[in-house]
Amino acid sequence: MSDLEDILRGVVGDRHVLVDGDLKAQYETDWTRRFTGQARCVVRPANTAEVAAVVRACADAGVALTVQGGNTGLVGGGVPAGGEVLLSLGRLTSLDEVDVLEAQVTVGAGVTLERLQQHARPHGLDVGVDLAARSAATIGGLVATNAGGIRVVRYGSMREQVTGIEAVLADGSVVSRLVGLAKDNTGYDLAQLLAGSEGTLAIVTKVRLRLVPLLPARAVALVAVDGVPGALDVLAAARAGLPALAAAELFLAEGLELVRTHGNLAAPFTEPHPAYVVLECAARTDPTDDLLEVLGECESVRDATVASDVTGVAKLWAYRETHTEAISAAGVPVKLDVSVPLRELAGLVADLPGAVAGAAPAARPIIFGHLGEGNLHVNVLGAGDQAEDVTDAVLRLVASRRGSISSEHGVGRAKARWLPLSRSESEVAAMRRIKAALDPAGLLNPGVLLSE
Ligand code: 2HG
Ligand code: ZN
Repeated sequence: MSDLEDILRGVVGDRHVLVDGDLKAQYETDWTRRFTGQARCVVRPANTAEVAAVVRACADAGVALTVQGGNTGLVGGGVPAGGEVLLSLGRLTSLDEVDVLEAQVTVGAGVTLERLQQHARPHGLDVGVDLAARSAATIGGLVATNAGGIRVVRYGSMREQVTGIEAVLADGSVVSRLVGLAKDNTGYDLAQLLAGSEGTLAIVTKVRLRLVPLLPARAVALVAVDGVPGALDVLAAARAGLPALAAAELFLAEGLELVRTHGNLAAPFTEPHPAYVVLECAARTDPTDDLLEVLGECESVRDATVASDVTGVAKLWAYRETHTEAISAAGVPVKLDVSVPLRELAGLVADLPGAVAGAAPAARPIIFGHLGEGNLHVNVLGAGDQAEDVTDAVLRLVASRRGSISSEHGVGRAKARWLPLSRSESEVAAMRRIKAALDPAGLLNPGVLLSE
């Protein structure tokens, strides 16, 4: 055992190979506390060359690796199954100057999303992806999982932001294409292949990202509706009438109760309503009037409150963005992240409580998510020993409505068993052939995405 650790110490320095149980612990359990596994050791390289040397050493020793960014993942994709070397990319924090002409920037995998936002904004540019875990989630992890978040309705997911990538392959070789050409048709797009591959094909060490204009004027509306059909009416009206639309999110009455109790938040309206939509418009000049006009014309709006000052905007967003932490404070949930075509969304929400109760009568589903993409976060509290049954019931329901069993969080370890519900036999076989070609010994994130 010590031979490999000695080699790794030689690569990254003694301080960055952790073998002590207490020191390893924070890397071995995921954010949800549901997924945990012991790493043989934790290694913290500082740059691409060190990552490559670590991978070569592990490949020579035949020891598998688990790759971890900010450890904010929700599907157990970044924690070991047991016995792997855990490669933490948190020290890869290089941050190149913002290229204002190309509107691009090159960053190390370990840079947090929030740090990158702070880096880009003084140049009048911004990152196209934003999400609640911004202070800890890292760019490498966001790319590796093709993270989504609250701006997908406007700018797409993480893969849409990627113009180049540097990565270490399973044999320790490095592929690097960071020039960020706006047009480049020279064969297979490796950057796009690696985006969303969940660390199973290569280890992303650097990324070149497209930036978007910084839109300082924001208007946010919290809209009360009678249910999901009403929420979809609001979405359709916003899509057609608001070119500045930057977010369209959904939560339900139960979720509001939970976040209000957890965060001691005031009721947004005098009356409770079955469902709520958060709409955000972002522009160079104040988009409030347009937002009010569209809401005024939409018959499904039962009540609405609008803010455009920083404090008011943050207050309205808190009802949506604190769902995850409020749920986590209430217990360890079963986290499901699904999407269906928008026409199926109301039916799915109507059927979900029955499906959950059928699998675990005492369980309580909290449903919220990204309305624009038909992406629901189904968090189930109190499932106890029935976590697998609940997962099975919900994911089958989603598949029956032509949906995806993982909309934005990835498959990880949590959903690997259910991948065939969303992808055909021939698709999974093709994925396995790609995996076998790039990682023939199965060293990178074994058990993640493709079950063993
Ligand atoms: C969000 O949209 C995140 O807030 C987390 O994707 C979702 O906690 C969840 O299930
Ligand atoms: Zn989400």
